[in-house]
Amino acid sequence: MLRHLLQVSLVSAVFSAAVFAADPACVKKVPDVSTKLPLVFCDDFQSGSSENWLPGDPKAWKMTKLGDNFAFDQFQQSKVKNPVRSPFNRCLIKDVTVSDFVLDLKFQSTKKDYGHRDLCLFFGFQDPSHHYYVHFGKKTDDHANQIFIVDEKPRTKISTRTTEGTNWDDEWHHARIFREVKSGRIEIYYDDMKTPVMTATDKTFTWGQVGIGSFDDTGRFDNVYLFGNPVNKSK
Ligand SMILES: [Ca+2]
Repeated sequence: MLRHLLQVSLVSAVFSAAVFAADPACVKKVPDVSTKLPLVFCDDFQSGSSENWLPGDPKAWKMTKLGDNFAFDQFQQSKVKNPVRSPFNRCLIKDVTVSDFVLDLKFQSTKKDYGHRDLCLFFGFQDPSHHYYVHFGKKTDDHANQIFIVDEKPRTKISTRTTEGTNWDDEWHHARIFREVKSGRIEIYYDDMKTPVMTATDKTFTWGQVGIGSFDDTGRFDNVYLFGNPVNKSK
């Protein structure tokens, strides 16, 4: 099935044609995320294919069918060597680089409950030594349930606000990231889309790829929607 559609939009006309990497089915059920940014990518995995994704270790990821629903499943640990201390399980959206963006998705932790039970979302990803991520951790400390920057040294907390922890259970949850490059604003939402659970302000990385995963746990992902300003960067 042809899953990459070409769409010329007014915003992206300067690039002649922006890649609108999307499953046609997911375009019909776009969530209202209150943004003027164009939809640049979506995937509900109902094709059963992960061809739009770039996992650090393909053996750690698979399609899982739950009833009639397909989800993308990071079911075991990735065997990767990170240059500095940072999450091990990472899977990026392929061929899409953005500056400002809103990412909206559903995720489910499949790890047995413990203090650092986590899932992570990645953004501003330029390479394994240069990116941001948000760690949704069960219990907050300086290395858990925070927004982090990875900038040629072990991850460093940049969140200026967080909660006591992410209340993981075995259910699906809703997450959203809001990123505005000019102001440096980063807002993280979890289930309640009105009040952010974590915030940060940082202007180090003004563009990058976006991704899903966990530090060292397991989880499933579905209904991924990325709205954003696409940028042409080759790394
Ligand atoms: Ca699905």
